[in-house]
Amino acid sequence: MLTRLTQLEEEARSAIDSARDMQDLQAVRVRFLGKKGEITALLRSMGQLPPEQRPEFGRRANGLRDLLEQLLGEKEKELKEKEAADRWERERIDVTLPGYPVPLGRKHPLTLVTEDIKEIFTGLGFQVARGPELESDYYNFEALNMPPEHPARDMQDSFYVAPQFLLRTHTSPVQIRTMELLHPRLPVRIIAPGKVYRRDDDATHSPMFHQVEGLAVDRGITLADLKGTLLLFAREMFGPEKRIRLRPSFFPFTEPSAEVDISCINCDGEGCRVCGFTGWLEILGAGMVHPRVLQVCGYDPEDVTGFAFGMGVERIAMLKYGVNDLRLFFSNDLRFLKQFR
Ligand code: 2U9
Repeated sequence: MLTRLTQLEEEARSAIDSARDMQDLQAVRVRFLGKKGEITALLRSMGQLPPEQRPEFGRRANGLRDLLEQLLGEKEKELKEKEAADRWERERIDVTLPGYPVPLGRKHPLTLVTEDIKEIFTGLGFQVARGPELESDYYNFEALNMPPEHPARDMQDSFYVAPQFLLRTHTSPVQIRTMELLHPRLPVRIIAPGKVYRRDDDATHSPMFHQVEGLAVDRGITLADLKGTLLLFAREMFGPEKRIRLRPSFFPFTEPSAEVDISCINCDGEGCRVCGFTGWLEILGAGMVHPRVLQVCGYDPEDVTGFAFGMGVERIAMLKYGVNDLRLFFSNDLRFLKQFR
């Protein structure tokens, strides 16, 4: 039986040696040290030995068991280290590789044009003002010199949500609110960009569209300031050679009022199909703030004057980018939207 112990040691050493993974090693452990393992079996059969040989055999068998435990432990450590190293090789990440491209969205052309407009006017000292899209009759009409019987208040033209409340039909109420807030401070120099709503829907009208309106109020502001400001805007937006002209018009909130044209972006004034052979394209409306409007905001029209203007962002974008159908801005067609940066 002692020779058998020596044999078992040889067998176990070679089995541990040739184990290639933790599974092999566990099988070796079971084979020699398990409940039904070889060494366990040998210890059980110790009774067959003459009593005087038993202590010596017991010592040797236990020694072998301890040795095998130690060898298994060492091998286990070795295998685990190897496994970790293999895994490191296999799953290694090269952090210097370029990343996967993330598809980026783009800004909507109306956002781009609004940003251009804002940049031009903030460069001139205007500040950007905002206000609610759901407005009261007072801010949308009354304060802008459109009394209760004014035709612009017709239900046919506006989206009313209650007798005294509607979706704003222009961003002008923002200027009223800002003047109320700032009064009596001067100067007032603001632009009001945003969504506006009118009951219109065809190839050239959308029930929701975008405006940027501007307002400058101070002592001594004249029509010359308005013309100079708008000429600079036209040149920044459409090119340094552009000219503008003002044609008399009417708005309840400005007096005098004007429609503003730029020299045609296609023919530069020669006359072509784009400008209807006039040489001019209408880009915005403007005027000197009506004294009554200044008055309702607390300013004395004998002391201060102001100019105001308003433009449709869609119209500016159509002219700038040569878009011929307003509905393209709202149909979410990526073939269209991907063309703008
Ligand atoms: C205040 C006083 C005056 C804003 C103005 C226009 C002329 C104008 C149109 C352009 C195309 C509307 O989008 S559009 O259809 N706007 O022609 N807007 S003057 O005048 C104001 C605004 C606020 C307190």
